[in-house]
Amino acid sequence: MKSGTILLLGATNSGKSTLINQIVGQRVSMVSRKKQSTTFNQKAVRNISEAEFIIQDTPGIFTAKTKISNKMTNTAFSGIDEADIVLVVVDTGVTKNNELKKIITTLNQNNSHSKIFLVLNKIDKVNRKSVLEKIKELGDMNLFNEIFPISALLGDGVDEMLSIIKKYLPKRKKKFSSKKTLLLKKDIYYTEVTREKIYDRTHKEIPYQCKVSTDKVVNSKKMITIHQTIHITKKSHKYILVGNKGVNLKNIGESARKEISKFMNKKVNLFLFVKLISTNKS
Ligand SMILES: Nc1nc2c(ncn2[C@@H]2O[C@H](COP(=O)(O)OP(=O)(O)OP(=O)(O)O)[C@@H](O)[C@H]2O)c(=O)[nH]1
Ligand SMILES: [Mg+2]
Repeated sequence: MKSGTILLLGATNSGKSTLINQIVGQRVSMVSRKKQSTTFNQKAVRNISEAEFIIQDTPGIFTAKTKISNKMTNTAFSGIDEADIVLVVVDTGVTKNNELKKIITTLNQNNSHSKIFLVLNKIDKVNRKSVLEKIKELGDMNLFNEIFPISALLGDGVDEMLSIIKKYLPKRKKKFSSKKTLLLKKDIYYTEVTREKIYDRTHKEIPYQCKVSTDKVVNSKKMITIHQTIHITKKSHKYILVGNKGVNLKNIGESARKEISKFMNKKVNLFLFVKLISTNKS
């Protein structure tokens, strides 16, 4: 039996969460066109014949020095210690590589034991020539033991990548039950699904400034009832979030409910409350 932890590191929007979802075959991590969507290190498991892949998604690495970016970058890098393999995920179509430099410097300073591989993601968006150029450019760094051109979105190259990674996994006993995919408390998962739907349906600073909490979950044989609060800091945000005649909030709740229901394979009742947590009237 083989088992190992695989850490996904990369700039924001490079496709790490799309990749973890593609690998485990379920939507365990939220994906968004917007930046900074993943905020904590999320783990999921995939078993493939006698091998256990423990995948860890992380927040995107930022070079901008704001408090929140620093915190998220530190969270991402904190996963290095327990990783057997680090997959550095790069958007092949992006030429600016500041985040990649930061990742490489940090890996050079902090990594003593993990194997480091490069994932050239989103190859469906670029031509073959650009992929080959990128392989050459980044391969010349001599840092990566393997380079995988893939499309996390379409799944191209992902199985081939896993079969090569498998060779590098240490011989170890399994850590988790084969039935398990999501290594996360259910409440956090419910919160994340709703947060993703808010990201989909609001703009500018709103998705970043509202927080979701899962306050109560009642699990019966036939149904899961979930009570959540969306905490906001500005009254004006409430109008946008709730929308005309409550339509926006209704859509957010409806789509979160459907996704949770599909994942849990059970009927779900979801109650969303919006709470203003500041008197700021802007
Ligand atoms: N065309 C294409 N789009 C992709 C691919 N992988 C991811 N995307 C898109 O890129 C955007 C960002 O994807 P995420 O998976 O949220 O990126 P991330 O690296 O997790 O981002 P953060 O959590 O902010 O660090 C989404 O709109 C995805 O649909 C791919 O292989 N091809
Ligand atoms: Mg992400």
